Amino acid sequence: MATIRKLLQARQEKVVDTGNKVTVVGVGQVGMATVFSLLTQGVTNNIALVDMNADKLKGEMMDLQHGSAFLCNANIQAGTDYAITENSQICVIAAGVRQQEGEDRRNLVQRNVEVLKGIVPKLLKYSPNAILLIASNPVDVLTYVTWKISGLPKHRVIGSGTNLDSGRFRYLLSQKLSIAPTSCHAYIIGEHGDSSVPVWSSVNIAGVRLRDLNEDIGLESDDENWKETHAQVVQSAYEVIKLKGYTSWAIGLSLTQIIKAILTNATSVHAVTTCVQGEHGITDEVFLSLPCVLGRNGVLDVIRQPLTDTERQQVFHSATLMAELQAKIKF
Ligand code: 6V0
Repeated sequence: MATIRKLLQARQEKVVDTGNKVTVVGVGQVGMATVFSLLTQGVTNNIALVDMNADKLKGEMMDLQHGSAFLCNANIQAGTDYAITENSQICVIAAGVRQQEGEDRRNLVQRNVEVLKGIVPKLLKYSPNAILLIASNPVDVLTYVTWKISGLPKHRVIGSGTNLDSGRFRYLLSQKLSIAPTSCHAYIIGEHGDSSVPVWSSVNIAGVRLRDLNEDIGLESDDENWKETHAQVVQSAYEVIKLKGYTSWAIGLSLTQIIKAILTNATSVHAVTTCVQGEHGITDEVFLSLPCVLGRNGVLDVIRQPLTDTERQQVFHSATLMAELQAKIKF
């Protein structure tokens, strides 16, 4: 166009692929909360969105593109054709059915297995080197299913796991202690959800273990009733779903933290779903959360936390439940 030719003296081709492309499949509440925090935190400016609902997809894409003036050179594509996801570094799967009020996450399993069977091969066709990050529930079992369907090495298939539960735990501890959540060092491991395990034995502030101050902390015998904090974490999603119909912001921020750790090769530690066979005496090939070192290749290491006998038994119980659920899956 003549006006553009008069304005611009072209010197170089513009870079299109900035090397940090993230695909999000499922532009529902979880997918869009993730995309919004990725863009506003500047974790990536290169996003592809896929969903089977073409109108919603186009609406979300346009709404985000109209915000481009407030972002940093955002490149947002959307389509029902997976070709737009080509060359993604990370593919987030947040598609499928979600819990209704009072519904257990595990109840969603077979319906979301069918969804994954349609999604995973298409993602890998266009991004064979990507890391797959699963958010759809029940997230631990679906991470196992994604690993099975994909044929990828275990370190490249990660579930959002108990990073969110750990965040909720830290928030509730921060409220009790009047200390920032980022300074409350605490992990929840095991299953994302009902059988999750709070590692009370290692909860600490600046290296001061709360268990050294109260040897019963988190146990039935604790007269300060700290175990209620974990009960609140387990109830969190049910409560939010009852109040607003779904959960979105906290899981979006949690996924963003995981994606940032991978893209920046941060080697930071996060409780995410990975294969836990061989850890804490678990012999089944099950996927659950343990603290993992995350970097550009996905899960780089699993941290070997010393657990008390009670904590180990609880993780073992989670693993048994997962093995039973996995055995019932029809591929
Ligand atoms: P939502 O708002 O109903 O969005 C789901 C989206 O998936 C919709 O836009 C659908 O059109 C799309 N979809 C469904 N099937 C397909 C398919 N085959 N291909 C492409 N797109 C498809 O659900 P919401 O965003 O609330 O939840 C998504 C999933 O995340 C559910 O399984 C939730 O249970 C799960 N969550 C996981 C959390 C975690 O901590 N891991 C937290 C909250 C929700």
